[in-house]
Amino acid sequence: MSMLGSRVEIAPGAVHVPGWLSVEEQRRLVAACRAWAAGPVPIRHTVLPRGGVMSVQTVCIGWHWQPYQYTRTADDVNGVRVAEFPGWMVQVGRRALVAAYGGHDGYTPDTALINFYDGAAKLGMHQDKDEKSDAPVVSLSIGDTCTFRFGNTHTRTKPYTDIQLASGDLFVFGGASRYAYHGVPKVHPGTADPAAGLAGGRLNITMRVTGLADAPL
Ligand code: MD3
Ligand code: FE
Repeated sequence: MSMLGSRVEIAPGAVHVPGWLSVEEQRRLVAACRAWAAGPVPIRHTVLPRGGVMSVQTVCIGWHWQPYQYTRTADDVNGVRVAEFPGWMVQVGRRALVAAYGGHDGYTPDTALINFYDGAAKLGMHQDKDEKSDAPVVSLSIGDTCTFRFGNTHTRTKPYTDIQLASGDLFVFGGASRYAYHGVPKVHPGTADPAAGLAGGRLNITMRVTGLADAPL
């Protein structure tokens, strides 16, 4: 049984809102992400500092992320400045915080990581701590359902909770959950509704506040 629009607090500050995005909003986001995937910085598999290559493909807007820093230009891809973080996306982030927490408290995300998973891609357990702000992270899922693993703030191992994230789901991670370990052990191919605009695979958009400012001229 689905619980569209219900709010499930998985842990303090970690709120799952299944089916939050309408199919129309999902299509709009997929179209925007397709354009960002084409450029100015093309989507690619991030290369890790020790030479590993992520199975997930990523493109960033606002600020470019690579482990373990954010920069305005994608120096590990083509050196070009990333696309602006659009005002409409700030508004999506604020609506997400209202849905999860009941208010947005001036939330102003300035970057988003857009991750694309094919049927075999995974994301290992990690913490997101390259941001210099402890503001919440907003996650939007579109396409195939995945198993999302939400852990604890101390170890990358148990205890953790496995949750299914389906197309249209919102997840907000703030407060005591902001620095929890998390990952995506499995995508479930063929589970997407093609009406959302993705024929296959999974798209995840995470909005964040970097806490960074541009250097003065
Ligand atoms: C919990 N992405 O981009 S979204 C990531 O589905 C990332 O692509 C996953 O982890 C994905 O870093 C998971 C859910 C998520 C995102 C950020 C978090 C959970 C989080 C930050 C802190 C705690
Ligand atoms: Fe993460």
